Amino acid sequence: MNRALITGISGQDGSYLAELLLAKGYEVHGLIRRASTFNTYRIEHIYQDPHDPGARLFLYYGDLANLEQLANIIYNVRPDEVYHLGAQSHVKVSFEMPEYTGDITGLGTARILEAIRRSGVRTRFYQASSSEMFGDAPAPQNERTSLQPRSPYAAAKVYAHWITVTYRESYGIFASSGILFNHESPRRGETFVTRKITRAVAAVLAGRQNRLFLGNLDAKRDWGYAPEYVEAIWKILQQDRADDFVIGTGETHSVRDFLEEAFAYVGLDWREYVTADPRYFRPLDIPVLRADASKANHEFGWEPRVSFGELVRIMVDHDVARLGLEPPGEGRKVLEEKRFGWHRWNAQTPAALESNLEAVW
Ligand code: NAP
Ligand code: F7E
Repeated sequence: MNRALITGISGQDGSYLAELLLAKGYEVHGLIRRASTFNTYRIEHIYQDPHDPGARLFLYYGDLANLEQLANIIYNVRPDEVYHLGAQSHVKVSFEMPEYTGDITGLGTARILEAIRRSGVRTRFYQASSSEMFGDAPAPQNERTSLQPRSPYAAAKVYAHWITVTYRESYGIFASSGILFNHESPRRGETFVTRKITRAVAAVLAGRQNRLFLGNLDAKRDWGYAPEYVEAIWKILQQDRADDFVIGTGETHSVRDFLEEAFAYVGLDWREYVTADPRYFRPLDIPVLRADASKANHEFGWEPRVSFGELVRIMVDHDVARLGLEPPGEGRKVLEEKRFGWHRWNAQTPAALESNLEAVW
């Protein structure tokens, strides 16, 4: 049985990846942070009691700030694959907490790599690199595009990206980076722009909200559907040799396009609800990101199946249903039609059957 360690297992990508790996028969170990409130809601539906002799999911308290602890976990778990997804991942927050972001998002990667090296455990390592690293570089961006970061988050990711290459070339560690463009889902953090919009659409429909405060509506992003991206993450570590891969749809849309698509889907005009608020503008923003993912397509056949319009509908349907309203249903239909085999798996577990709504999204 393959054994994987996931940092950031409680985040959007970590939760989908844990599901994917469990479905593939892996034993999955995850790092979580101690908090005074529950922060494991995204993995509740796959949680297994460690006393259960058949349990294949194990969680450990830890923090990316602590090398010794990371080294102990890696030494004791002895994973075949390490998926390093943990990070302070919010770009706007990184302007407010640049030192912390550098420590966790940047140095956190060095700590994990050093923990692998010191423990002597032979394992494959995945680094969650980001399209933010491209910054101002002209679109479309691919593996050969120059890195021109425009935020403390992006600068930290550039460090993490290059330290991954450095450990690969210095110590022969199988260390690969996925340079992923924005990917979204019903599990996306509530303060990222897509989820902020789809939650607002639902709240307006439910009569709970009549204003949505946003920043730069002109920014263009290459938005894809997160479960497809964790499939790519897994594939990247299954290649014969360690390498770096860009993952994205190749399409770009503005925040304004997202608003238009999301509000119009439920018959609303976004202009009646959206107000600009300077607090959501960044000191620097990236005007346009658009992926050229031809290398991943060529090397392991990855291509997105969920379109921009379908992604918006999946997210709006989820957030509308979450407030107890009947959603239009086109997003749900997309999920039924394009069903990901591993994703169905969780709907068949007893926990999911007890009807945790999040589980089926
Ligand atoms: P996310 O939802 O924000 O999840 C981040 C994870 O990191 C959470 O599990 C979080 O734990 C954990 N974490 C944060 N600080 C930590 C610390 N000090 N010690 C241990 N764990 C810590 O992010 P995501 O969207 O799933 O993204 C996954 C990774 O891909 C991140 O590295 C992100 O920067 C990168 N990335 C994301 C995208 C995207 O569009 N989603 C694109 C490119 C790259 P809590 O749950 O306790 O907060
Ligand atoms: O912003 C604009 C904002 O915060 C997208 C992370 O996963 O993807 C993500 O970073 C755009 C920006 O994502 C609001 O200025 C307007 O231009 O949803 P976001 P991001 O910054 O692109 C990359 C690839 C990552 O690696 C990151 O970890 O939307 N925008 N108004 C707004 N953004 C937010 N958050 N809130 C607003 O009110």
